[in-house]
Amino acid sequence: MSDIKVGIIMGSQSDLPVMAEAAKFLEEIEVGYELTIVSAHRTPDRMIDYAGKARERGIKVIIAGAGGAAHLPGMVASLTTLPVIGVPVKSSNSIDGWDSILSILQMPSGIPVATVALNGAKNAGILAASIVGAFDEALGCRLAAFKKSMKSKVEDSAEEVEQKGWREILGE
Ligand code: RP5
Repeated sequence: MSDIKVGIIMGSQSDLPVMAEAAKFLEEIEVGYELTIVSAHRTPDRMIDYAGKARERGIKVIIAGAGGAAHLPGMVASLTTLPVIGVPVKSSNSIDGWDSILSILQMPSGIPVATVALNGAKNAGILAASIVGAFDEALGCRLAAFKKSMKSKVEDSAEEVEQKGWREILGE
């Protein structure tokens, strides 16, 4: 079986700067992924093919990002039994991002999409790794180390701000 566990798809290449954050995290945490463009509106047959074959190809989670009238995550979720994480993208055709958020978040009962924040592709990567990590102890340990490093960063900044005071830190 392939080492690729997460499929990252997006509606357009213009989504790539946002969606690359998911790929970066998966590389950091050493989870195999693939990344490609699949448009619900412009390539519906490709979307059906991708979603229909993802499970048999060994993919465990799909991250789908789209902007504007963002049908990709919901349509992919309707075509697979794999968990789908939706990333609302604030794209050039978006009014203010809410169109994408609501299109992805407000799925009708029966077809869930785990929706992250606007442009929240890094969190989508973390969530995908956590789903895969639920069945993989070594990955679970790497995720624990990642959480510990975030905790240390906050503790370091707390110490710095307490010692120096906010004026020195802000240069005021
Ligand atoms: C959506 O339309 C894509 O996901 C993208 O966010 C948005 C704009 O696409 P382009 O016109 O930049 O290709 O389907």
